[in-house]
Amino acid sequence: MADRENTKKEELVDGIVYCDDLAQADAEERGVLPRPKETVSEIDERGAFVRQPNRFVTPFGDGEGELKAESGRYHLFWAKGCHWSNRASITRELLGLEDVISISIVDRTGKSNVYGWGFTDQPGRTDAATGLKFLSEAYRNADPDFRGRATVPALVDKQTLKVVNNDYHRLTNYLEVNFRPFQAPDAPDLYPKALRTEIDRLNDWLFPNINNAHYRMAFCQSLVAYDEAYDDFFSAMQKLDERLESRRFLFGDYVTDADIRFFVTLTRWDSYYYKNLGPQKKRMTEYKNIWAYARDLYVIPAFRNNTYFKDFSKVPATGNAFKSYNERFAGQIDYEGLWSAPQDRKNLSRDPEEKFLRHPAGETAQDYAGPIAPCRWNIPGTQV
Ligand SMILES: N[C@@H](CCC(=O)N[C@@H](CS)C(=O)NCC(=O)O)C(=O)O
Repeated sequence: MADRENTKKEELVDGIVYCDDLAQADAEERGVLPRPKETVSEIDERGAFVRQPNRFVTPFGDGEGELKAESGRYHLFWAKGCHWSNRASITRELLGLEDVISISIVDRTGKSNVYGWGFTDQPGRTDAATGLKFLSEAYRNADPDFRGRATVPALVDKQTLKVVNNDYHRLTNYLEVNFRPFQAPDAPDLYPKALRTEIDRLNDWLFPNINNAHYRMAFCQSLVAYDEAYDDFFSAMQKLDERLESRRFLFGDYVTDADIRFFVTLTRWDSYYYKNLGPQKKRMTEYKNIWAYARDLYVIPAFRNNTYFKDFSKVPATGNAFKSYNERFAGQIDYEGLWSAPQDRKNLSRDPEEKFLRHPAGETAQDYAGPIAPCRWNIPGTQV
């Protein structure tokens, strides 16, 4: 029975059928190839995860060859579980760009997501807004030779159905600056000119130490690389908790672009990421300032509306993309060494060389005998 369960090619979740055979038929229809596995193609010789570069990084601007900010021209693809793209969906709503940039939320394809992002939860497994069945079609439209993973966020030109930008490092900045003419009249300033250098500096530090630290831990194939990412993350969390002791947000009184980047990782840490990461030093909620700060952001509608706790927290521990910590590392962990490392507990004892009480010499079994009372938990009615 267990074997039959494992080899089933479909799964029913909330009334949606995730079927590998259907995904394969769709892929054949659209000429789409399986997605490359990051745990194979994005691992360096030390076993560390080294992320593929963003393929489409043409900036927005008025210069030659730059992308023109326009209302109604672009479509944003994002995924509920993906914090890189969640940044863009939160920023879009904070700035009141809902009528300027349309969106679709991508879904996995089939049970095993062999073909990457698609639209299984939409009728006919086809995106109503664009007619795509796979996000990779828009990547291929833009670059027929692209062989990497088709990732979100992806900003697509609706006229050509080509991805024009998937640069999550800068996408929110373009929405903040280049799309300024299209923002709501009361849109907040998330990227104040006077602070841009400092915001960029902090964002560039958040990337490896906070945002990508999860992926560094989740995809790496060696304990050395895992431990590096782990140390980076928890030391950064400590620093950020201290920073937030005296500041309401990362740059003081007002929410900036940097807060959005930190928030999207925080929402996923205790609820989702920990499942693939093994034992953690501390839960996010144990950082007093960070935890209160995260909630302060969460109650802002654009943050709350774009945060799908239920969806990402129910992704199975060993989901389609991730392998659990134990699966990756059990063979590399020196349990024997760990558990045999010296400790100095014997200094606490008045009999330091002896761990057991010995029976006095000459004691007989008879001497030792005596009544043994029933265990209280065996008494009917006391079971817990
Ligand atoms: N744009 C970046 C990062 C964005 C990214 O990794 N997005 C993930 C979700 S968090 C994704 O879309 N993955 C799709 C896939 O691997 O098939 C990249 O190309 O590596």
